[in-house]
Amino acid sequence: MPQRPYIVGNWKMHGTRAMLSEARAIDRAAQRLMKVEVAIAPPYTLIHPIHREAEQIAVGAQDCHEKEGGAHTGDISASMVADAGGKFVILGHSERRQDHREGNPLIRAKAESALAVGLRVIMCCGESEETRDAGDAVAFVTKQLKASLPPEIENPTELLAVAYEPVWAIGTGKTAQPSDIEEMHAAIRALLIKLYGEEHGEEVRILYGGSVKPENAAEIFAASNVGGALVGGASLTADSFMGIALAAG
Ligand code: G2H
Repeated sequence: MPQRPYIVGNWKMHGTRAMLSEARAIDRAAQRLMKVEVAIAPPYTLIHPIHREAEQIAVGAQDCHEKEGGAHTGDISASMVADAGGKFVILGHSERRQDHREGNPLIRAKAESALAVGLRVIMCCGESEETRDAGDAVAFVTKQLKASLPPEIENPTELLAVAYEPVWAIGTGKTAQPSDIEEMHAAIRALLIKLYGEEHGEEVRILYGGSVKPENAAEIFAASNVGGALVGGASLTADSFMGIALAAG
C-alpha cells in the first residue's frame, strides 16, 4: 500500500519559544488531516518542547553528529536527538554541504549513526545551477545520493525518505519544472530499487524541496514519484505550511 504523503517543515535557524504557538497550530491542523504525515524539524532547542506537546506531528532534527558521544564541543548526537523526542533527522542538506563543507562519506556516517538509534533519515540531494545548465543534473544527483546513502538499511520503507532539492531553487522563489522533477525522481526511484530491492525501493518516499508554497504545491504533488515535500520558508507559519499539506491530501 502506498505510504501517506510526507510533508516536512525545515525551520532552519528560525524559531525561539515564541514559535511554539505555530507548532501547536500545525499540530491541531494535522489532527484533521490524517491522510498526510506532517512533521517539523525545528532548531535543536525546540525539539523537546514541541515533542512534549504534539499529539499528531513528529519532530526531528536538521542534522546530527556522526559519533555517539565524546569531546565534540557544540555537537549533538543522534541518540540525543532521539532522547529529546526526535523521530527523524534531515541529512545532507545543501546548506550543510556548503556552509560546513560536509561531503558524502561524512553524511553517510551520520546516516548510519542515526539509523542505529532508530531515527528515520531524510537524505537530501540536489544539483547546482551550473550542473543543471551543463546537462549533468541526473548523473550528478544519482552519484551524490549513492555515495551518501548507507548501502544497507534494515527497513528503508519506514526509515528512509529522500529529498530532491535543486540548490538553485532553495529560498530563491524558483521551482523546478514538473517535467524536471519527474525526470529526477524517476532516476532516484531507479537507484533506490537498485540499492534496496523492488519492495522497499518502490515505497521509499521521494520528497521535493525548494521554494514549495501553497500556490505551487498542487502542481508539484501531481508529478509522478513525488511523495511529499521538504518545506523551508513556507513552513514557518501554520497557515502556509498546512496549505501545502492540504494540497497533498
Ligand atoms: C530547501 C527548502 C527546505 P525553501 O532548503 O529544505 O527551503 O522552501 O525555503 O526553499
